[in-house]
Amino acid sequence: MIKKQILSYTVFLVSLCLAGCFYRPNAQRSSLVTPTESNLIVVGYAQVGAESDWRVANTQSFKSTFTEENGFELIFIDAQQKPENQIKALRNFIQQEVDYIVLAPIVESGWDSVLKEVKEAGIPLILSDRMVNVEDDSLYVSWVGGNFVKEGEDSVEWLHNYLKEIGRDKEIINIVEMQGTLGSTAEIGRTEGIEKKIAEYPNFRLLEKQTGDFVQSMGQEVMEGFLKKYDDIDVLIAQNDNMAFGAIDAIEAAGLVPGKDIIIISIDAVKAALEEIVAGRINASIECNPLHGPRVAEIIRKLEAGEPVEKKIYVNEEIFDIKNAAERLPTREY
Ligand code: GZL
Repeated sequence: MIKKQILSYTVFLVSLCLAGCFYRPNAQRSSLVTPTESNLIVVGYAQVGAESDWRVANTQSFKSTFTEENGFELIFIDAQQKPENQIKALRNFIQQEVDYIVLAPIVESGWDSVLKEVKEAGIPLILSDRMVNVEDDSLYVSWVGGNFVKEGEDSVEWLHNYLKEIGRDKEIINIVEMQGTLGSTAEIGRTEGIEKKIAEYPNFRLLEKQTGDFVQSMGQEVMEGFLKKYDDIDVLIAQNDNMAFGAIDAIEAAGLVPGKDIIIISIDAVKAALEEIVAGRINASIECNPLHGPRVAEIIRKLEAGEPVEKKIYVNEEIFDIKNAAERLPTREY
């Protein structure tokens, strides 16, 4: 009896394929897509939240790439910076039998079991922006993001060169650091890069570091605390632009001039940060390119075609200060 069933099912599969149905081996899906149904590639995307200008631009990059005219159906979930919401979203994507899952993991830890469920469901997982800390890296196909350690290093290198230009490179320089979401790849990498480079300059003193969770209001609060505690802060290094924007409000409320009394270096280089650089309130911003949509779509195109994909794809990044911010503003995509 079983044999007859297998034979008739095989005949059914072959006839469907001959009738021009589309079966995507890479999606290892149980169901077939017939011409009457949508031929769209269904992508489930679990985004961090909407905590910063960078994140909004990152989301927009995906929504403008994963459109029906480009052959996709995007199921977008905003996890509101709660990892448990992302885990729930991934389990729902499995139930919905999506073709691919894209995850921007809020923090690196806690992913092993749900990513094993995704793999067992035969759904390829692509990581965008941040990394997961898992024993088995076959749980994800590829990762697209910024080089966070280098972004941290570049922020301190830029400071050293700037101090040389203004003749202050021999002074004792007191630095406060504002970290992003603790345990996120961006925070881990930037903290490592910043502190490794600070240690290379004997005249640099890191007074204190605190997290502002990549959020503007927290940036203002943390800077208010720093200003109450220290009366000799020379530099703020903020791990994203929005925390720097909040810090600027605190610095001005304390009667100080941001960009002059306190040198401000941030990371992301979103449009609003370039405007603050031109206004002289931020001295430099290290770019972290958020436009991951097209890169992730290219990974999916390769997987659909059965082509190999790289495990790690870094996005290109620059450094912006008073010398180049104004000229780049008119064409800035984010
Ligand atoms: C960096 C990204 C960070 C940005 C912040 O790739 O994870 O999260 O620097 C965002 O602006 O909130």
